[in-house]
Amino acid sequence: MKALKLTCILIFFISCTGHSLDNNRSYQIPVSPKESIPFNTRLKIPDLLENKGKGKNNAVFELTVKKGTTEFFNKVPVITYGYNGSILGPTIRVRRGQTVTINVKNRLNEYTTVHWHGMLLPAEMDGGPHQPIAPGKNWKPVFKVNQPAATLWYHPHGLGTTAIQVYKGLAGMIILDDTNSDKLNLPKKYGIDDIPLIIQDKRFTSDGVPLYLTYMRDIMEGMKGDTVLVNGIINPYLDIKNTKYRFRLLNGSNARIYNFRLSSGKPFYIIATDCGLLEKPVKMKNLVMSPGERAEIIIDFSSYSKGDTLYLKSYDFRIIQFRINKMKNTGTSVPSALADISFLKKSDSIKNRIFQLEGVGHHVSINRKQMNINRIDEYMKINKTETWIVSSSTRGMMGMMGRMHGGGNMFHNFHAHGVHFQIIGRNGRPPLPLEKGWKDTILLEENEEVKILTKFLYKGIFMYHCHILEHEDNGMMGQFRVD
Ligand SMILES: [Cu+2]
Repeated sequence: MKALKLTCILIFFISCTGHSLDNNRSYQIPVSPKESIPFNTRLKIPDLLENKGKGKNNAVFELTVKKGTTEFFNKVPVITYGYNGSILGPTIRVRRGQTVTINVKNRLNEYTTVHWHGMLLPAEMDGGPHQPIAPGKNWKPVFKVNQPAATLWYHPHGLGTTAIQVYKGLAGMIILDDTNSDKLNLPKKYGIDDIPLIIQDKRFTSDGVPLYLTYMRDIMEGMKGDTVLVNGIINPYLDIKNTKYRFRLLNGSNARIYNFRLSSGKPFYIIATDCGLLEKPVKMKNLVMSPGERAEIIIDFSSYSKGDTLYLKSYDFRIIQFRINKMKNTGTSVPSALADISFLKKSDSIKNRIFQLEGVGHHVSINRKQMNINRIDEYMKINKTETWIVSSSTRGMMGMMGRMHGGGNMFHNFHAHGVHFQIIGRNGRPPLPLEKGWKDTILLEENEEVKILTKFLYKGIFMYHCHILEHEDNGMMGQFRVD
């Protein structure tokens, strides 16, 4: 048994270190443990990372990237990566106006980077492919937070190694507060009624070992597992009171799109998207999120009774079980006004710029080019506003091949570093209420075209890319320089 476990660990490690497809591993029979594992593990809440800074305008954090072991199920220890622990990372909480210093130590035996996804900062602090941290070395980014309250995240962003390092466990949440979010009557007790949910998927063998890139489809569409994990836990539950809760949703998956809804069919309120609060809550019965996107939602449990259970679902997946076990119905209104958003003006736009996303598998491209770190693709001017026309096309051979390999919902998404943007149109229609907040990542379904306005606030070289991580690693990325 011991030998078998060791073999399994090695299989995971081998399958994770190569990018080549090996369809001959017939002994790696994937199973879906999702239905056989009961919802009896309590949701783990990532620790809040201790701020060692002096004075309220300084925040100093210690983050060590390291290897550890995690038991996903069947008590099989598996090698995983984590920040300050064996998998995922602590939540970093910062405030607008703070100067943030993060002492990052890479204690892996390989290069990594730490990218602050959604944070506006100078390019050399971004943690993209230009800031690699060698094994055993440290990196100390310092930046001032100057953007509205939001839910952001951090994850590796090495050239060609992002997907595998995220799949192995590297991801963590960032919560950004400001004076506006302080005063709103919203749930804000971290881990009590303000709950981080990092949602990811994996594929496992029957022995509980994660598999990576085992099918042609994984290469074409990106790695999608059949088992969803929340904060690293399969089928977790959360004890709650029948009042309102805030959930900070992060789609930290490599490639899976979720369509979240409640098993009761009741609506919830979306209060924030990627880069901050919406102007007002949007009442919805479902919410679609592509990889890299975040949202904050309020679920009002006041109409449920003690002993009721319900689930957050996505399609057929039950993701987390909510157990109502205490009565505390204290009136659960959601503020009707959340934030003032200063919208960019179309009349200030000095240029239309086109980003055309195409292809599947190894043939992915943006504007018919693949990532080259020695080439700058686009040049921008500081403090200027531009209109970007981002489109996703699956015309031609590659689209057809994608569909032949089980596609049919071929999609990409688009994320840019160093900027936030506002959607001004999708397929010729105006943005939906849900699309009106600041964004840094947008979903593009097949043959969609999204128009966005953006403004460059920081100088340097930044990335734009598809956030389906296997697409990104296969070259679906470009660089822009702001001068
Ligand atoms: Cu893509």
